Amino acid sequence: MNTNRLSKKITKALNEQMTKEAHAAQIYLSYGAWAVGQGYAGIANFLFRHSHEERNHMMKFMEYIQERGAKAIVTAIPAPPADPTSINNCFEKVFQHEVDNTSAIYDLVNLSHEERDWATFSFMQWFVKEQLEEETLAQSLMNKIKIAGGEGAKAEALYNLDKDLEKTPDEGKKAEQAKEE
Ligand code: OFO
Repeated sequence: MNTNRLSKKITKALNEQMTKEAHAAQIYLSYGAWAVGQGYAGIANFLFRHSHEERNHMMKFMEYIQERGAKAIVTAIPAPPADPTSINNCFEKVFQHEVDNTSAIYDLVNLSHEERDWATFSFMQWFVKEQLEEETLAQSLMNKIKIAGGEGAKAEALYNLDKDLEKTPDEGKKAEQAKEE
């Protein structure tokens, strides 16, 4: 008996998004490694924590695909982009990445709506909310670096920013908690 309740098209799109989330985890991981090399331990800590969160997103896709009786396909993850050239550039890259990921999430919402796959449509709402929070978080990074002086930020401002981000809670967690309620 066939227990698969996902269409081929949705399965492919969900699997691709699962890989995108794994890729996101690698991106944050690589930026974190770069930040360590630059001496910014606090910023690195923040990026590593976020990498972990992206990996959790990947797992959510995997679990959902399997719950619906389809096959989760683990593939190679594309290499992360080149290292940032500065903290300002790092945060710009993070912001752009999140905006791009939101578009990918919206494509999946549209597809599930088109196919009248309401289970997937409902599953994707968690990610719509999560992206809203992630974009807000990325925007707050942009604001912080802007206040610190942008590309021209002085060492002291960067030192304070590094200390600040060491303690900044990962605001994306809110969506995680909402799901658990
Ligand atoms: Fe998975 O939310 Fe960021 O990319």
